[in-house]
Amino acid sequence: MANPNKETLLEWYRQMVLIRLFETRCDELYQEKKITGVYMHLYSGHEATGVGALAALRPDDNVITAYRDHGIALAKGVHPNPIMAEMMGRKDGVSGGKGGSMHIASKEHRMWGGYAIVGGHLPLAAGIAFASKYKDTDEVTICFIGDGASNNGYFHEAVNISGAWKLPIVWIIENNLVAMGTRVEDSTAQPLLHLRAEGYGIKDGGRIDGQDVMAVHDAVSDAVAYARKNGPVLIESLTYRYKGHGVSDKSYDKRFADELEEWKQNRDPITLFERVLEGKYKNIGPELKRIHDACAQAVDESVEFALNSPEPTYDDLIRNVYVD
Ligand SMILES: Cc1ncc(C[n+]2csc(CCOP(=O)(O)OP(=O)(O)O)c2C)c(N)n1
Repeated sequence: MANPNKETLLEWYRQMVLIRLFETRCDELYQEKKITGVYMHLYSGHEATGVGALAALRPDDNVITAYRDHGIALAKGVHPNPIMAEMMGRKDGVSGGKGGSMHIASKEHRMWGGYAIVGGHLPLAAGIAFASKYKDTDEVTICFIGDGASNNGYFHEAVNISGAWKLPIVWIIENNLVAMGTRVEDSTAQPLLHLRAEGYGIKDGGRIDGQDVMAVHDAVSDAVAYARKNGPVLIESLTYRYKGHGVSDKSYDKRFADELEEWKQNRDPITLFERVLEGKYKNIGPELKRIHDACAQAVDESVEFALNSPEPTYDDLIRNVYVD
């Protein structure tokens, strides 16, 4: 079991708080119509899974996820400024303002997106892991998967080939219990999703508490070490999302009100981690507050940066488009 030092634990805390504040601000900016579009999927509630998992990677390792991607990009070290600019469709955004919320990517950080098609990124993840193996590197890829996406055919194709070719990949199912509005037990014959590993002949990394950043880090560190040498691992991380599926989902808060309240009160990943830190280090409160304030300032700065960034020109918009 890893024994991270104080500096490392505070860095995880910083990342989790930054994600929460960034997402909360995005929600407000959407209401103010400064972020536009039909879609925006927030990561609030999942922070410990993203942060704990990515802390197990080296900078040259890869990550890919679906549309709930802002938090993953922040955890992989992408600066909040170009992420916020992308949210607002501005030229200085990570994708030049052409991708928006669902397409946050950074080649430099080996954060490969941000995909809108449910499960569509899984074959890409297998391809990235195949490239690492083919080029004889020892890089690992983490691929985050929704519980709903795990019922998609892409899941079968990609996880199967990863097993057959022993690709260096850790598949992490973020089981937040609901896909849009459909509960796992209503759509899935075997609701213990990690057990699927057996069917593909790959290592079962088990079901972990996705609200406990230390537990996530421990489990994913073991999985990454295994994947680097031997091949794929499948982990199921049990978590919960605080907001509707996306901004256009208006009924989630009401439909799942009791459950939502229960997770917020008793299973919030940031509050749980604060308790751990307070138990471990005497009088850590002021230090946590300083971190919180610095994150709030970083989010303010990202909004300022985005608002000051120009919109893409016509030439920008047609650049990188295949057909003139
Ligand atoms: C192939 C495809 N089918 C349907 C949709 C519409 N859709 C978007 S997200 C989603 C639910 C996915 O849920 P899950 O994988 O559990 O991820 P979560 O949103 O809970 O993070 C659906 C059905 C889509 N984008 N792509």
